[in-house]
Amino acid sequence: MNSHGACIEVRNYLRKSFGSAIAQDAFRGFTSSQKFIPSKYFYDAQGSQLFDEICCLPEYYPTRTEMSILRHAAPKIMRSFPRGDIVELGSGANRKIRLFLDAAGKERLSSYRYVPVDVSESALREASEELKQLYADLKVVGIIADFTLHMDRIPCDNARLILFLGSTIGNFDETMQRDFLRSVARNMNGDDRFLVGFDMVKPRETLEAAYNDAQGVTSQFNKNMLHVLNRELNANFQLSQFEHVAFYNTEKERVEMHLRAKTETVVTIDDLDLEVTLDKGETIHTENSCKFSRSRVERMVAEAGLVIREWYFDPKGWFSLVKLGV
Ligand code: SAH
Ligand code: AVI
Repeated sequence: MNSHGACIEVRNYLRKSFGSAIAQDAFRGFTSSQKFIPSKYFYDAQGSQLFDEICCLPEYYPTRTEMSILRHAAPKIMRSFPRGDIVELGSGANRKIRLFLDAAGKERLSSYRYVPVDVSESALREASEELKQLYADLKVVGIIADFTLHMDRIPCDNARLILFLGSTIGNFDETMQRDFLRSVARNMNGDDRFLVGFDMVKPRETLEAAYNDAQGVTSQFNKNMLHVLNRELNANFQLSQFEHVAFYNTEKERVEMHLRAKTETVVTIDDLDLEVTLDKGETIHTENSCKFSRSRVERMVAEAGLVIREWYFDPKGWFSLVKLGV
């Protein structure tokens, strides 16, 4: 129950599997020649909080740009979706859903059920509580799950508007992007709609500034990964031994984030029975953030069997939202 006495249903599909998933992923990542850890592990309570701060930074243009597009697009999107489930994949702080709910109008709220899906239990619970306080008539069913593994757990008994915003799709590699779009397409009925946010290719300076902010919040967000590994796997990473690195890889059209060892460093990961040596300057690759061109999006969605119904851009063409159907 929240403080207004309204019930929020939360279903947790991660409780049993999270520990073994991070152990397997970390073992694979730390025994590879380029060490890596999947970016989904950024989002513990602290990581989610730091991401929320990133969204308000002057250099981080994606959030405000996407929101400016949504302010124009949401009324039309909601008019063509009069009732059903609004499923949001990677819902985070639930900032953007408010634009859809406000566009629908108070009197229509009881026609919808909001289904936020996120790996971050704390973010999902806090954001759902907050939303319920603002929109008391809205039904909310929160799903704590990994959308790369648990798409079949997401309710599909009503018409659905599926939101995948913020260019979170860009945090997948190319194969995963295609496979993920295919898996959503396979799950969609004829009337379902899928709205995906894509961050577009733009000048390097703008991209690199967005991931190297002057206040160092992105650096804290990146280093928080080491806290997560220390806590979840009994590791002994020293945060002060690592520095944040983010750069645009022009050939691969993606911003890469890494953590670079300042000196040769030996780390023990007790739960994996693993000792990891990082040479001075060696990096752990923590995130890719792909940037898209129109042609790449068109090719990818067609390969997934999806059809573009609407395409929305901001005036500079920095970000786009694509409404897809099957
Ligand atoms: N959609 C919001 C938040 C983007 S941040 C926005 O546009 O601002 C990415 C969100 O996706 C985080 O809340 C993170 O916890 C969640 N996330 C990342 N990988 C995930 C996964 N594999 N399964 C479910 N949620 C995931
Ligand atoms: C969630 N995701 C789309 C963000 C991005 O821009 O790739 C995560 C992020 N990483 C650093 N800053 C923001």
